[in-house]
Amino acid sequence: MTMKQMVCASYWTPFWMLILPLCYCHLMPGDTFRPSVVSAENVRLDLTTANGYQWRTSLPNGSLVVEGQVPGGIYTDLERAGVLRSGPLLYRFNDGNYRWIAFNDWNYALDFDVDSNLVNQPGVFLVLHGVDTIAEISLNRLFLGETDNMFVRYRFNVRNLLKAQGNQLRVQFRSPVAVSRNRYEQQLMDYIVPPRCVPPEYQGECHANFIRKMQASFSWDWGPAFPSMGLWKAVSLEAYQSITLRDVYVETSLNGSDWQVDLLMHCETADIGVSHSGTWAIRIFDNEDVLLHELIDDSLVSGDQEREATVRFQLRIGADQIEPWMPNGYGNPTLYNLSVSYSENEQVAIAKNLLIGFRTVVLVEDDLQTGGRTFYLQVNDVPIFLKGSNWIPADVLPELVTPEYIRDLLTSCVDANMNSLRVWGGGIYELDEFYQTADELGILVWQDFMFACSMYPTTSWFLESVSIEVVQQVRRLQAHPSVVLWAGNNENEAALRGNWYGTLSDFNLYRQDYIKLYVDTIREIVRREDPSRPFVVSSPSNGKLSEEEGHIARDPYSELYGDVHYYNYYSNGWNSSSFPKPRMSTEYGFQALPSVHSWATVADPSNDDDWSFNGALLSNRQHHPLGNFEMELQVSSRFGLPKTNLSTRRGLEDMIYLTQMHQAQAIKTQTLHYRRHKYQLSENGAGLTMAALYWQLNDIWQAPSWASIEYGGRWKPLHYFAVDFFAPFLCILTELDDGTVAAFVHFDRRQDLVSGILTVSLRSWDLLDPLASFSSPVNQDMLAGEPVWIRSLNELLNETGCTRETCFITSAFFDTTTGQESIAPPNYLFLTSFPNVGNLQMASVEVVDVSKVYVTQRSEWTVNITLATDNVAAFVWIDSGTYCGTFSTNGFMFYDRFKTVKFYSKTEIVDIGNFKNNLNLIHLAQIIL
Ligand code: BMA
Repeated sequence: MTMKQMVCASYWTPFWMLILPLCYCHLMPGDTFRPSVVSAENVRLDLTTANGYQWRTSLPNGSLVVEGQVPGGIYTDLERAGVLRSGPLLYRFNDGNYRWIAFNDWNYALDFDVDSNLVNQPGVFLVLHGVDTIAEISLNRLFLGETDNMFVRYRFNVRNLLKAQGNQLRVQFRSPVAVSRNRYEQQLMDYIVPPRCVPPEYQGECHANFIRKMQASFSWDWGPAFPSMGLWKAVSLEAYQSITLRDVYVETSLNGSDWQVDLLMHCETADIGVSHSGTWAIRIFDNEDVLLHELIDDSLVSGDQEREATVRFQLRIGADQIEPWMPNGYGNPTLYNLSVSYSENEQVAIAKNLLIGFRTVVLVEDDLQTGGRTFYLQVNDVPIFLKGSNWIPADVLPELVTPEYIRDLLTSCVDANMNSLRVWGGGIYELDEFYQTADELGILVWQDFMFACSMYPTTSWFLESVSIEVVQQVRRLQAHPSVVLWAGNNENEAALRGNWYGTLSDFNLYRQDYIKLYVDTIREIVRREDPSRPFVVSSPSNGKLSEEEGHIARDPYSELYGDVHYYNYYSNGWNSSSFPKPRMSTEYGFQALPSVHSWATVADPSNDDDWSFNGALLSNRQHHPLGNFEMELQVSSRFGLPKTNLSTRRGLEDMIYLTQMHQAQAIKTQTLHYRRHKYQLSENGAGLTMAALYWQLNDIWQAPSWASIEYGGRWKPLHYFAVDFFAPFLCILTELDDGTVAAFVHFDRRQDLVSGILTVSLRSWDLLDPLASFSSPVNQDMLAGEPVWIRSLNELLNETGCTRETCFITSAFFDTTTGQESIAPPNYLFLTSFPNVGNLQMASVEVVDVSKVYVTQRSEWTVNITLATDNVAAFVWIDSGTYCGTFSTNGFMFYDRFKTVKFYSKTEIVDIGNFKNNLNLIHLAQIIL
């Protein structure tokens, strides 16, 4: 099954369809409109495959010529053409088999005609919105220029070059692998810019840091090397009489009883140094009313030498008319339409429509008397605990990412009660649809610049390229309310301080380079282009303290300052005392294997070795050094290894189940630890944690990884666990250092706190009924961070005749206001690891009933599945086989006799009997007993 087939979302409406009626000047991707008459209205003509333009891709010597696709890339072009003999790109060992592709240069060519009116406009430009990466561009045999940055839009003046008939556009790509190696070798004459290469386990290419391209396309510890080449975004002709509008800067701030809206129109002009005068019309409206309509006459736009111009406006709108934009869980992510148009001689030349949100954002770093500083984001004056994950590119080949897939992944975040994502610095500045969907769903975006886990050159060509990249990307993304923070890089401050790449002997040299790139270049530009948001130089960092300590903090992992990334694959991930108590935790994780379903898309069904935990295919896909060993170690410590032979298919299936459950339980433990420490201040001043962003949300291919959602969109147990551990109101059970066991009710906001009865029960592994239960009232004036129930564990065990090895603790919450089980998910606490549990019994868990209902509001089928058990069953996993959808809960502890689980189907369920037969249930005792 391909990725597209696995995503069965059908409810998606493309964002641009919603705005199309207002957006009459700019053709959107996928449109097939070709202009016949060019008026004063600006024209953008996309020379894309979807518009019927036929590109050719070839090896420079002409020995291979295939159809090319734009937007697209060389790997998918070759695959589509059927010239890749070993099958699909991600099948088995094809990442290695197809390595030759990136070692070659490739040419893209288009022959085309255009309307003669377009050719005669005063301004005619060829705009390449995304070129991956090193290429020479020529039109009609005349060299236009070179491209060297995947994240830059290139614009060439073709006013006197473009003809109505017989145009020849040529894009000659050079191997990114060869270019990077040459640049690295060139640099070596001066000094080394490490790393020398990625670890051998990555099976990747070296020196991604020498090319402004998706760093992970050269491989990563969760991804293959597919260093693509191609036109990954649209190529267009833009023709206009005077000016065009590229980006709109939007800043909203509260000023007395008004929202002040600062707008900056980033324009491009047809000619150099000519001023144009026209009328701007600005409207802000919601579905019902126009809230603001301003006309600004005789506004002058003067292009500079670069043909760029800016026009600034300041508007005000009564705060009582506006509902502020708030992240998921804190209110509504309300968006308003902002429409901007520019006319000359009463003819509209430009019109642009954006969805904007009214919000302020501040990064609060206040001195604390107990030591250190706070570190949290405040949106519209409300401190926000960031709940979420880290986003990596949705595919190793950007052309395979669809808006539907982005929406599917982001909807899965909201379904799991997340409010934040960090766009990690080794991928790409995401597609517009990503930020539009985040705006709409209320997901806060922590946006890294694309620098990760490397030192970088600071030669003038490099810094110039980065400068253009940063200007363009900040302008493109700035108007999105979801974007709340810029970060200069991923882990490079920590790498320098920790000497990850052997830079210690020349520390000052590398520190100077670091400052040149992230502080003097990137930070300077961001401060100029977007003063509306906080900027941190690195993630993790100590925030202001990093700056005070010369940008490389003495301890970038300090619990008292900034954010931390924390990984420890050798400690007990189910024990809270293993974890730090930082101000923000922006990365932490454990690996797990992908599901059988994902694996089946890449493994040969008849090859036994492909289906072995010790097989060559799994080891080929494990890029994290010692990754499989660490998973095995964690599984054997927490569960015990399965009884099956790991080199058989059954053994692999058991390891899939165990690694996935281990991962889910470990990330749950760590996340609840961070959430609880929002309200805790330790003796050493640590705590007051305000973020839990686990590593990582999504996958780039089918492989062992940290992801909670597999390549294609399938939820691992971790993602089901996230629904509960990110619930806005829940009970946290934990053992404290003083030998007590405590229950906390935890809430994001006081409004989330529900009055009711919390029941904590002590249960034996071999009994369905609890041995003892304790009920405590919970009411509205409860103090945050205070335990609702606390007991000495030893006393509790003695009273009930339990031991750590025979019993576990559970919690349930009853909502007295509604008289129902509340939205707080049930919870549990283990007192030991499973190899020590002496009395776990084999349980018979069965489906006793299934019934389907059509839920009109969600336009989907829901199936109620009733389960019964005759014994305590741990980590019960329901697999829906070929049916695509999600469950209301999964991977749960089953200690009530009956339980109803809902299945939200993404496709119509015609035959409920067939659905039932497809269900497969597994629980722990079946594997370890
Ligand atoms: C962090 C990330 C990634 C990496 C992950 C897992 O360091 O920033 O670079 O994939 O850990 O190792």
